[in-house]
Order: sequence, then C-alpha cells, then structure tokens
Amino acid sequence: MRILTAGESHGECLSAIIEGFPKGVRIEQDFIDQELKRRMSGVGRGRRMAIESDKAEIVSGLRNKITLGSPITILVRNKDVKIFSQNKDELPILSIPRPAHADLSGALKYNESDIRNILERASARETASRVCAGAVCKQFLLNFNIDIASFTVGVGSVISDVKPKTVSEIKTKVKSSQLNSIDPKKEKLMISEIKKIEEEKDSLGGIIEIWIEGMPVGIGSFMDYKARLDAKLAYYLMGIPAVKSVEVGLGFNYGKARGSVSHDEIYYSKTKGFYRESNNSGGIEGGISTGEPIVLRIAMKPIATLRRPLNSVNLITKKAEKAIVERSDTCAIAACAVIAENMAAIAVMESFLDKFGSDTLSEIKTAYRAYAKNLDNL
Ligand code: EPS
Repeated sequence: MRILTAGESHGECLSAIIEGFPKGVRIEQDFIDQELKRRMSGVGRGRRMAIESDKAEIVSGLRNKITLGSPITILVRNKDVKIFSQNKDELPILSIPRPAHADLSGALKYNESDIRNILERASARETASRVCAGAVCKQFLLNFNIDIASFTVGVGSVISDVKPKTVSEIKTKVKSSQLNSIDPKKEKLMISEIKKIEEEKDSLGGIIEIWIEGMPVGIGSFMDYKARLDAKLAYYLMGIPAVKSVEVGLGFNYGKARGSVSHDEIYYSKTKGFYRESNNSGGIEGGISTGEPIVLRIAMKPIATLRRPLNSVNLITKKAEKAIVERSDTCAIAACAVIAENMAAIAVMESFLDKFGSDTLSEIKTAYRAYAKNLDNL
C-alpha cells in the first residue's frame, strides 16, 4: 500500500490517494468525516477551524461503498481558498521567517524569497489528507478487531498520571473531553493553561499516548531494519508536523531502568496461551508485535506561529525584524492526537498486509485465520 497526499493550505483542496488497498472492504464516508471533525476540534485551535467544515469526498476506488482494489482518491475542499493553481492571486510577499516553522530552511532549500510558497505546503493543514487515508485504514483494521485510540497526557506543565486499561475505556472517556483527555481533573488545568498562554500571545505543545489493541503477535519483522514495527510507527509519527519525539512502551525510562525490573516476563496458560503481566515493551519486541496492546507516546512542540513574535531576519533585506504573525492555533494537541491515531493506522496496516497479503479482504481473512489456528496449535 502506498499513500500520496497533495494540496496547499489555502489552495482549492487537499487530497489523498491510497494505492494498493485491498478489494472488498466496506468504507463509510461518515467514519472519515467523524475523524476529520475530531481533527478540527479541541481547546486552543485557531480561527481557521471556524471557517472550515472538513468533509471527505471519495471520488475513486469504491463501488457501492466497497473498495475495488483500485486507487482510492479522497478530496477535502478548502473554504478559505486564497491561492490558485491557474489564476493569479494578490497575496502579499512574506519575507520574515518564523523560528520553528519550515519558513527559513524551506526558503533556503528552494531558493525562495516569498515564504508563502513554502508555508502553503508545510502547513499542518495537510494532515487532513492523512486523516482521510488513516480513517480508511482504521476501517480495514476493524475487520480484524484492531482498534486505535489516543489521549492527551499533558499540555505544557500539566501532566496527567491516569493510566487506562483498554482502548474502549480511552474512547469512552475522551468523548466527553474538550482536549482528548481521560483525566477530567487535569483537563481543567490543561484548559486554563491554554487560556492563559493564549492571553499571553504564546503557544503550547504537549504529550499524547496512542494505544493499538487487537494486533496479533507477529506483525513486523527483525529481518530488515525497515520492517521493524516500532521503527515504522516511529517514522510515521515523527512525520507529523511539530512532533519531536516518539517513545515505545517505557521509552526513555528504559535508559534509567534495570533489565530485571523492566523486561516483561513470559507466562503460559492453556486459556491465554503465552502472555505477560506487564507491557513495558509497548507491545513490540524484536520489531514484532507481541500481541499485547501497542503503546506509544509522542511529544509535540509548541506551535511555531506566535502572536508575540520572536526575533528573526528579513530574507530580502537581511535586517533584524520580528517574525511574521499568521493566524494560528495556540495549542493543537487534540488535533495532533487524531492525526497520530491515523498515522499509526497506516503504519500497522502496511505491516499487517506484509504478513497476510493485500489483494482481497477475503484472502487476507483466510490467511489470518490460518495463521491464528497455527498459533493455537503451538
Ligand atoms: C491548520 C490550518 C492552518 C493553521 C494550522 C493548522 O490554517 P491557517 O494557516 O489558515 O490558519 O490553523 O497550521 C499551523 C498551525 C501551522 O503552523 O502550520 C489545520 O487545518 O490543521
């Protein structure tokens, strides 16, 4: 499976093409729209979200809601269209880069003095395309009871220590949250932190935890470093704008722990088969899923655009000036969580197809059942 996205933040539309998606999978557009809606929500989002009402238009690859095996194309039309591929727009030149955005490194790389030509594609709006693709993958994975959820662990200095037990618990709890949180007490503090930062014309990042449940043992491989499931998940999650670190299971805390207390000991029972009583590995050992829930954490840096702008230098005059102030979010942690779930869905689906084939859902189900039966006989 291969996914290509296209589109500019203020261009006519965003799009995703999914090639190599199995035939015979039922895809509900409503499911994609719900994910798009979730991506637009959360305390701390900017005024752009009040303009847009993102909806998916599936324009190829499906017949009567069922995938044909041909490339699936999904469009999300922008309402705030300012740049055109054919007609001339009248947008002013932007020449003072924002620290932490792609503005400066992008302008230097592409020998560009108008930063608009950089930021239009570098904008996090592109993630709407990825959510469309991920929401299609999520629907495939549900055929195998593989389900994904996420929650906000922290925003700025407010960190929650509430630990969930299942994906369904996370899903239920985040439904009533404005910040994709499972900890109502800490959520209140997170919201006040965002409001305070907003008044101070500053921005915030945060920490997100992602859970993938139902992955059978044996997805991913140590045979090739690129096939390792943890490596693939880290790659896809790091590809989200503003994400600066990814942890699997105990993550950085492994560096401080002893092997004797951090490794997940192995048990066996007739009913459960092989199992563990802890999951510090985050459900992945040797680059392969263990069958335990996959648990990942990502850290998002604060949004680059500040209404109280930082020091910068004019690309044309080379004189010191304050960075450009664009309309932006104060904190997009809840949106980032939805994007992360969907990027994780793409990653695990690719590895799942590597093991079970990719032409038709029924063939994949047959291969999956045969594999599960073999495991039972171990
Ligand atoms: C975003 C749309 C953008 C930003 C935001 C994410 O719209 P606009 O630039 O018109 O306000 O709100 O992007 C960034 C914060 C960024 O730094 O790129 C979206 O749809 O998610």
